[in-house]
Amino acid sequence: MTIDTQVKELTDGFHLVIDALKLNGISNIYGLPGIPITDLTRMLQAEGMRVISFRHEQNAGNAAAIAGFMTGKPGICLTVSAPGFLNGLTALANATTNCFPMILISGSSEREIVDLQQGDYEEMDQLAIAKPLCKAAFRVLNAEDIGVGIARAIRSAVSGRPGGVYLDLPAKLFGQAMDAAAGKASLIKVVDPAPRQIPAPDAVKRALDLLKDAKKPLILLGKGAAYAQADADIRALVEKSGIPYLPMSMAKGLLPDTHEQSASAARSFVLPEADVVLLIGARLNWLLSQGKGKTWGGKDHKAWGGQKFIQIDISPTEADSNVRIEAPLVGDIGSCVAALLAGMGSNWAKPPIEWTSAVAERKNKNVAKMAETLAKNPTPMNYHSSLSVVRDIIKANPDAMLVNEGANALDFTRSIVDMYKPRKRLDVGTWGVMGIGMGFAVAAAVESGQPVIAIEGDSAFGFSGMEVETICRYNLPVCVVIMNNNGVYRGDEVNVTGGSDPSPLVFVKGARYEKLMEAFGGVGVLATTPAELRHAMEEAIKSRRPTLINAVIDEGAGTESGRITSLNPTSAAKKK
Ligand code: OXT
Ligand code: ADP
Ligand code: MG
Repeated sequence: MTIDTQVKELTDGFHLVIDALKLNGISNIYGLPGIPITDLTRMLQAEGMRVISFRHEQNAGNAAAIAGFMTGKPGICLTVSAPGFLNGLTALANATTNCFPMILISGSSEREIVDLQQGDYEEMDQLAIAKPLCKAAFRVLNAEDIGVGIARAIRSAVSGRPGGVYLDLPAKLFGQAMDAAAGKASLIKVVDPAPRQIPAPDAVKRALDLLKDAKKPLILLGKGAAYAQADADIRALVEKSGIPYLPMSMAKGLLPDTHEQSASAARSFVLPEADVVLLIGARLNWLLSQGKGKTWGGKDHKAWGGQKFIQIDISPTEADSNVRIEAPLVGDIGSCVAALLAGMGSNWAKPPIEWTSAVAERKNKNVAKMAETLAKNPTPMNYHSSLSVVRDIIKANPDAMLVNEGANALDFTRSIVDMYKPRKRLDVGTWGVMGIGMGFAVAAAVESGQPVIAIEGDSAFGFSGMEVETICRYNLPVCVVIMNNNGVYRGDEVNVTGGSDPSPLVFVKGARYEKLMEAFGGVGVLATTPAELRHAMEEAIKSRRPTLINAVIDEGAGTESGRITSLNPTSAAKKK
């Protein structure tokens, strides 16, 4: 009788998850530990991955989502079951809405108990809940399927239209042991996770024919164009065509905002005037008034303005979602733009001079008007005088990342602060969601290694403010500037009833937000003048120390909802 004395080397679910992620080039994990993933966070770190541990899962999720936007690789968020999972879900839904690739990996309770609803610790059918809020959702029950599960999650997040993916890993999976060699063999390194999608030649020709005949063409660059990382070709297309272009918020900097063809400062002129509009990675959603109505020169709020649209998008169903798309160009932006460039040949005629000079005239007028406003130095500071400082700081530090949220704090920053490089401006995106601030700032610092400037409304900051501790703990070069006007939109509202409660829109007056940063060892500064703000920002950039500047501004300077007052039901009703 022979006894097999050879001891087989084993692996387990924990290590297979880690190995699968590493095999696919993932090196940063954003999350929050607890049952059943505490050991996983320790082991991830022990295996050389960077684990950034947050104070609330929503911020970890936002960090993962924006890491996905910045890098084109799925950002990973790791949460505990039920409540932790739910906290991460808003970020997952927001990522999907914005077409950011991320994977929310959540530990979950025992399937057998959850399915019989027997009251397990943090019991919840997480897969079912996640499904409608993301692009794809998977659960892995057996250790030998971890490789496939992670491969499917990665492909789903980044191929086609990017988005959020949910991966459910029940507690029992982590401890499952299997033969190490078989485990290794079960892992998959995803080949070509976001395959190029080449546009059809007849669709390219149709688009070029339309563009060629245009008298007043316009290019609209969206955050899809920024995400595509086809920067050189996009710039070549804009410059070769000579067509004025308008960047959507997160496409600012794809070409420098100071580019002579930028029509940002003539937005309300070019949209209604244009006859042919080339959309590159931008949806005709609310941010573009659904492609119709008065913004586009329509006679009422629903009427088509007469523009003909060419739309480049990776999603074939995006075309005609709001108005007719004459020339849909379906494919990845890199391939589509390259095909357009090739098709333009060497004799492409620039747009009529009447059009480009009319745009330039309107733009120069607005730029001059803006310069005049920015030069003023009122007391107290207002959005313009403080953001004029931020504008100078970004100009001097074009590699710095800019995170931005709020209402007035968002809208004024977008129009005042020029961006010079692609994917540097990160903001509230398609949902106009508050709470992205500190999560985005952490990931921006971790993924880029560059200084980060976060321009935050005081309300906006409150949604993720506790993460200043995370910023200090990881010693990240983040400078948070709170545009402190004591409230949501304004700080001067009163309770109309005369009662003792404050208005729902205001906060404690004169709040000392800078002390929050000091509490964790960072630098806190109270700035009441542009000179103080400038000095503090310059110091923050130079020292790379976590800094929070409480920029006190006129509490009456803002307007309801910033630039989107008209979307409030009372204003919208008046408009109709
Ligand atoms: O052409 P015209 O003349 O029109 O002028 C335009 C440009 O030509 C010109 N411009 C320039 N001039 C000169 N030089 C240059 N370089 C230049 N560039 C531009 O400037 C104007 C404006 O240009 P812009 O911005 O391009 O054009 P416009 O018309 O504004 O564009 C339209 C839009 C729709 C594309 C644009 O407005 C846009 O992108 N808007 C995004 C708006 C948005 O998403 N807002 C955030 C949501 S608001 C609200 O929802 C808030 N909440 C509720 C809430 C939310 N959101 N989330 C959650 C989870 N809970 C609750 C809350 C609680 S905001 C908020 C907090 C607010 O308070 P804070 O304290 O945080 O903030 P404060 O308001 O500061 O107090
Ligand atoms: P914005 O808010 O800046 O207008 P949107 O989020 O509305 O931008 O639109 C982005 C669009 O870009 C989406 O419709 C998405 O399908 C598309 N997109 C994202 N990545 C790519 C890509 N690599 N190639 C083609 N289209 C893309
Ligand atoms: Mg405010």
